[in-house]
Amino acid sequence: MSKPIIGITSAFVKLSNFSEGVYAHKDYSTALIKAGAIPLILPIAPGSCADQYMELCDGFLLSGGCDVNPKFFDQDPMPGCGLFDTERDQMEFQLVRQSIKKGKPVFGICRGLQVMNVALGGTLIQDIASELDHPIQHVQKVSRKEVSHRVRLEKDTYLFQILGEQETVMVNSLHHQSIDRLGDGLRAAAFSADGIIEAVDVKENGLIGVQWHPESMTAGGSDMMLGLFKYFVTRCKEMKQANSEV
Ligand SMILES: [Mn+2]
Repeated sequence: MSKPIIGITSAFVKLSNFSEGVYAHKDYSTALIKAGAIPLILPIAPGSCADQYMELCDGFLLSGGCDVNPKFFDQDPMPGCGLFDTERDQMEFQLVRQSIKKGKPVFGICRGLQVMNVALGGTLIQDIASELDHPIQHVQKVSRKEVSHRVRLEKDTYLFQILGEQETVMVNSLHHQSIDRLGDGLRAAAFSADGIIEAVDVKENGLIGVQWHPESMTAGGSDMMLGLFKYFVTRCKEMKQANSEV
């Protein structure tokens, strides 16, 4: 069977007045290639273009990036809320909701996990450091390939199995927002010591999301985190096969 095509969502970046472009950190494609998939970077384009992305791709990796516009979970921006991109939010919500309908897996990473949660009716903590009483450091100061805090895995989850049935694993952390109330059908699969939801996992519809950056740990040589991408790529193949038999 040919390799599955995974759409990676992207950001719009402006490098200078003469250089504006479509951006997704190289570690996402590196990790997907290592796991046996064909990565395809998708420019932000909600509506009919994103409908075609649905046809084109066997699964989607929602990448990290800016904050989610809090209007999408019925809140005003708090003082600690950062920049957001409403068009990107809309396109990624569309991809999450249509993927569930069409039986295509979605892997949310960092912002991608938050997007997945809001797309399914959940809410976010807009700024962990100012909204929690006793937060740990979730915006690490070391390089993104290095790990900085522990997460405790829920034992009855697929994530627990994928990561080698360890109760706690060390992860990197580059986020200041996180899930507050869980979206419909999502279940928490991992927590940090301050109670932040660090992962969700729903095998039935192929949704998996982590708050850390496994792509950069994979690029840094972590076989455990490469296992997450292999799991996702395998789900993409399985669900493609199942859809073709319908
Ligand atoms: Mn964290």
